[in-house]
Amino acid sequence: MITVHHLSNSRSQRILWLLEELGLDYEIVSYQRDATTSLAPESLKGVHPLGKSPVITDGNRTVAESGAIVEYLIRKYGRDRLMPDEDTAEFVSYLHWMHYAEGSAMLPVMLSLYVMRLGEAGKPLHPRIESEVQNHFGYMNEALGPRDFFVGDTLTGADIQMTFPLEAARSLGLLKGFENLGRYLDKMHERPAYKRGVERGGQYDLGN
Ligand SMILES: N[C@@H](CCC(=O)N[C@@H](CS)C(=O)NCC(=O)O)C(=O)O
Repeated sequence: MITVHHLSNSRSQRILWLLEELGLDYEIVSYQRDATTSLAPESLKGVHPLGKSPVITDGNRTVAESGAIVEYLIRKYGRDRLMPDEDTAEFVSYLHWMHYAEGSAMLPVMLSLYVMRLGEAGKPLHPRIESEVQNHFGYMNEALGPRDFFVGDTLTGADIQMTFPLEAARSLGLLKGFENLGRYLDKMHERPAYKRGVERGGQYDLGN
């Protein structure tokens, strides 16, 4: 049985979505963020030393880090769905977006989140962060264009990875002017499997 250690309002929502797209059985162990610090409870460190979400167990295996979890589940259970053939140009694009989501796109989002909390003290950092937001979100917006998916013409694991940084950015007001990205997010949120994942995971404030 696959178990998802699911932290409220977090990246683990994307794993529930993926499992719903794959039609797999799974169970959820829920964790609540601390109301003041937003941090995960200490008990999550009992599953993996980092104490971050998502983390899954599958039998006696523990997999942490969302990109690794997405790749693991698709390779093990995808039966040729949700990823392109490895000898195609699309596969290279799939790898790019799969790793870009956490490796690059989340950085300006997290910087914005933390620096906003500094108020006036954070002001000197604003120009650099703003230019990185424009650089990265402008890149994503252009690369996506009018298409419905980041790779090819069907959903892949890369979309499941990419949706979280876009959701987090939109919740901070960073998607204004990036119309392709906003339209893309709305379409992802309409997917029945996405909705089922939110139903099973409980309240998800980023899914609007
Ligand atoms: N790059 C990691 C990031 C993991 C991460 O930072 N998760 C957040 C939730 S979105 C978390 O667990 N935060 C709670 C904490 O740091 O205590 C991944 O994609 O799995």
